[in-house]
Amino acid sequence: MNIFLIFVRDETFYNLLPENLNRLMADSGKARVMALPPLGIQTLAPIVRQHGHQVRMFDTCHPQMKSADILQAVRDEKPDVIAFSLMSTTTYAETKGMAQQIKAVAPDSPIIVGGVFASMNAAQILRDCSAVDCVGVGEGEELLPDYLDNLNDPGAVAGLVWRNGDEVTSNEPRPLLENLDQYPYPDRTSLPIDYIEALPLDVPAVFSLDKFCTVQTTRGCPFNCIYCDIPAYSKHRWRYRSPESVIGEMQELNDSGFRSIYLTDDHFLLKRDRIQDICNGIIGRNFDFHWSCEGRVDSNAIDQMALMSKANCKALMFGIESGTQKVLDRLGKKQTLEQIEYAVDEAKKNGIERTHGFFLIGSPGETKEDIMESFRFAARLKLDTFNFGRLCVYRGTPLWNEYVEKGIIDDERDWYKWFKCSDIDPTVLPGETLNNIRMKGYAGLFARRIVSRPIQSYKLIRYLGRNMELSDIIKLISSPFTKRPYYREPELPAKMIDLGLKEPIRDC
Ligand code: B12
Ligand code: SF4
Repeated sequence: MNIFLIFVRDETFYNLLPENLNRLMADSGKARVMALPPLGIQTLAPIVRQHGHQVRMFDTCHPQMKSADILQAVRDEKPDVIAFSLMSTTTYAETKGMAQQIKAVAPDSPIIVGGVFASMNAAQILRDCSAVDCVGVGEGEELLPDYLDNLNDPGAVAGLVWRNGDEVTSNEPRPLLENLDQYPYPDRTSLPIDYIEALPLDVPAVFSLDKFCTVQTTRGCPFNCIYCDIPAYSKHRWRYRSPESVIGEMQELNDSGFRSIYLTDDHFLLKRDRIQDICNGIIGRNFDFHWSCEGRVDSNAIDQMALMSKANCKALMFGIESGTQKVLDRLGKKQTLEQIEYAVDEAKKNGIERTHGFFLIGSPGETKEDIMESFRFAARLKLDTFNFGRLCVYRGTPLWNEYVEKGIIDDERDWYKWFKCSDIDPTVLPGETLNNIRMKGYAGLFARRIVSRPIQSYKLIRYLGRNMELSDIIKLISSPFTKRPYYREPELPAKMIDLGLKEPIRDC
């Protein structure tokens, strides 16, 4: 069979590489996009091929893979099955629109949707969008080939939620995969795209022009941060690939010329001896790439920073979130300020070139003073880069459930939306206040950084300057002071719309 695998992008998260940088690279004949590769479809493509099918992948960040191009390809090739990878709430509307257009031109090609958002909202999607025939809940490695083998008997496919006449039927759930080592490595060559290691912003914040890809070495997370749906999606389990399997994939990437790798693991640093084995494998094989990952500050592998640095780990991103214990506890982070300071210190002391801190503002119960304390805390930490994002709520997270219980969100009517907490929760500071404090906080933070750590600041600018024009670096530094529009603005809950409210009713 001929299968189309389509990853629909959020337009906010990619940009084409500007021409001046494009010219610096040898011509590969591929489109150059500042974005992360669609690892879900890259993972599924070789497995589907292994089962004897033909696969064509689409990533909508490619200038010739927009919805009209995909529609034309459907007309031309009449694929037997169309599979959408639907990762986040923010792309549901696009995916739905595309599915409807495709159904109109190829009514006989079944459309299956999978990915994190689809998995958390399977029945809702089927009730909402008649063009979608079924949703594959959870991991697709076994599910998708099983579905392709049973197109005429969807009831036989564990994990499938499907349209059974007028009913939506949920088959028995498919258990989580136990052996993640048994599958072929993802296909990083078939898409005609070079992914560039960059922040997907309006400004080309390009970290390197090295051949870049992502790798997933573990799945899931046993923690329970209130704003995250990964624990629910992964059933609170953390599973990992063996160091041998990871090193085997890295060898293939190294041999194919990849020189920069980003690990998309939810929690890479959880098992100390595994980190040691992977790092020793990288050092032993003398790979040419550098790599980066995210980590929790309380991981027991924090004492492996020297080895990670020796294995060419260049950047480590920490989910710090707040500079007050009160807010950390409210977010369910289960980490302390001391652990944060220790982890960032260890990383820097042991040679990790870039440490990044993800912070959140606009949490329930957080005051102006709490936010300013987060900025002061960030200034004290040995972070190279940081960002302060606004807390948002997605379905499947404990915070969403809390808002449903409080009557703020109507699960039936709001399932396809995402919200900035400040837009809906009266215990969160209003959006405009948050933006103003954020600007003030950033200004203080930048000033302190330059005065107290001039060498580190200079090194960072020099590092960015390798691939960025000075004017773009200035734009990047000033970006926190300018409002960046979302591609798709968050909506308001149905109840607020019913009541004609533009913001939650706050006590003065
Ligand atoms: C890397 C990453 C990104 C990257 C880009 C990823 C990319 N291009 O693929 C960047 C930084 C750009 C990003 C951006 C965003 N992300 Co993000 N991201 C991730 C992260 C950490 C890893 C994704 C990954 O590489 N997974 C590895 C691959 C192998 O897994 P997979 O894609 O899930 O595919 C598997 C299954 O889902 C399934 N599957 C996938 N497709 C299909 C299709 C079919 C038919 C079937 C049967 C199965 C199937 O099989 C695959 C193999 O098992 C996830 C967390 C996570 N664990 O998923 C968050 C996550 C998906 N992101 C999330 C969010 C919210 C966003 C943003 C909206 C952030 C924001 N606030 O603006 C944007 C929107 C991006 C977009 N839609 O384009 C949320 C989604 C929550 C939700 N319910 O909506 C997640 C779950 C993080 C979280 N903890 O909450 N993200
Ligand atoms: S935010 Fe990170 S640590 Fe918290 S539950 Fe999600 S994946 Fe786990």
